[in-house]
Amino acid sequence: MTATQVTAYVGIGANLGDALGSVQRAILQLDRLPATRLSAQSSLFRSAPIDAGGDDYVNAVVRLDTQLAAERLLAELQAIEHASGRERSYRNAPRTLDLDLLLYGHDVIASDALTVPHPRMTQRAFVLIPLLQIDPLVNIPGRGPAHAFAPGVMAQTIQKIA
Ligand code: A4P
Ligand code: MG
Repeated sequence: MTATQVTAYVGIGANLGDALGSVQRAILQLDRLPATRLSAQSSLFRSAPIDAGGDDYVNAVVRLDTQLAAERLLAELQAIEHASGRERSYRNAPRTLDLDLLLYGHDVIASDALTVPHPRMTQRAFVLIPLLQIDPLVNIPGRGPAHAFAPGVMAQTIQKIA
C-alpha cells in the first residue's frame, strides 16, 4: 500500500552566527528527508525580530510533499535544528536555526508536542510573505485564506535578500 502524500509547509528562521548559511543548509537538508520532496521554496528574506531580541533574522518558507506522519516530520525538523548546533536556552532566544511546521495538509493538530496550523503564523510577516510568495491561494485550515491576514502584518519590516 502506498502511504498518503501530504503537502506540508515549513517556516525556517535563523538569527545567530551564519544565519544565511544556516537557512540555505536547512533547505538542502529538508530536500533530503526520507519519503519527502521539496516542491517549492520562497526567496530568502531579512526581517526585524518580532517578540524577540538579537540580530535581524533570515527567514524562508518551503513546501514539502511528504509521506511522513506529522509527528515524524516534527522529529526530523528537530533533528535538523539540533544538528545545526541549536541550544534551547529560553523562549524566543536567538537561534542558529528554528524550523516550524506551519501547515500539514488540511490537518488541525493540537497535541502536547504539536500545534498545526502554527498558532502565530497569521500574525507574522516573516511567515506570511514567503508563504504567499510560494502559494498565493493557500488556505489555513480553520482560519481561511492566508492572504486575508497579509494586511495585518504590513507594518512589520521584512525585505527580500537580493
Ligand atoms: N511545537 C508545537 N507546535 C509546533 C509546530 N507547529 N512546529 C512545539 C514546530 N514546533 C512545534 O519549540 C518549542 C516546542 O514547540 C517544540 O518542542 C515542539 O514540540 P521551539 O522552537 O523549541 O521553541 P520556541 O523557539 O520557544 O518557540 P517557537 O514556536 O519556535 O517560536 P516562534 O513563536 O516561532 O517564534 N522574528 C523574526 N523576524 N523571524 C523569526 O523567525 N522567530 C521567532 C520564534 C520569534 N521572532 C522572530 C522569529
Ligand atoms: Mg520552533
